[in-house]
Amino acid sequence: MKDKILEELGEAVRNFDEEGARRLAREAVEGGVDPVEALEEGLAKALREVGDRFGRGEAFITELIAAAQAMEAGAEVLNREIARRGASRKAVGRLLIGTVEGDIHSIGKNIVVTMLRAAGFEVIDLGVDVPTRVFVEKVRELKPDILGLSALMTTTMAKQREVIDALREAGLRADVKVILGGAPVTEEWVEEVGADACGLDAGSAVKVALRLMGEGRADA
Ligand code: B12
Repeated sequence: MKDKILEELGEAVRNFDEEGARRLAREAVEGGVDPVEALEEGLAKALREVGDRFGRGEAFITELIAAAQAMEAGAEVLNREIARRGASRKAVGRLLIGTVEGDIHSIGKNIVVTMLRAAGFEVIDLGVDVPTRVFVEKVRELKPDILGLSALMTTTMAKQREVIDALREAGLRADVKVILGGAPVTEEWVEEVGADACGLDAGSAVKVALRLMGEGRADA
């Protein structure tokens, strides 16, 4: 049952079938499939496949957009279920997050937001295409424990470094832990730009955020 529904969720993304993705996501929830697994192994895996085909010149941008829309339709149902399950937890920390300037990819960030909220974090989501200046202003104003920076493109990764440098210049770097995320991010990149950690998927984002809360504030 589980494998079949994961396969069908993937098919819905590959076939740009928004209604199907929504219906199958509901069936997954009703059938007791873990909503995180349905997101990652069903919808997101298929979307990455479409993205890889696009990268090889085997799919059009219109197909990429249609596949992303199908993923989002299913993800809405699954995110709601993930949030419902985590609803009663008390806040373990405050986390500010956004996708860096020049980058409008939101799907992965939104999954991370949902999972962090379900794990008990108070999450403030600044959305996509967030200017460096805004990240700095919001860190000063809201004093989050952790700042999460999402970047999906090799070209926009540089903005993650820019935000960290700007925090340092503003004298705020020691007050906040910084975690990076997005497909091109690696441990080496974290090291190079002076971040505290990265999360390669939503599950590890939660683990890393909880670990950083346990460690207290950064002193970089
Ligand atoms: C969907 C998609 C789009 C959608 C985005 C819709 C939306 N609302 O987000 C649309 C169609 C709009 C789009 C547009 C573009 N895209 Co695009 N897109 C993708 C695609 C296929 C999937 C991304 C995705 O949603 N994955 C699914 C989610 C669940 O995974 P994820 O994003 O990796 O997120 C997970 C982790 O990274 C992590 N994570 C993410 N954020 C964070 C943050 C923190 C703090 C932490 C801890 C963890 C974390 O957890 C998430 C959950 O597991 C990727 C291909 C790929 N393989 O990634 C290309 C891809 C990223 N896009 C690409 C490109 C080139 C573009 C365009 C420039 C195309 C164009 N010619 O116009 C534009 C750019 C627009 C812009 N300025 O940003 C390239 C980037 C290449 C590069 N230079 O690196 C890719 C790699 C495709 C390719 N192979 O060429 N895209």
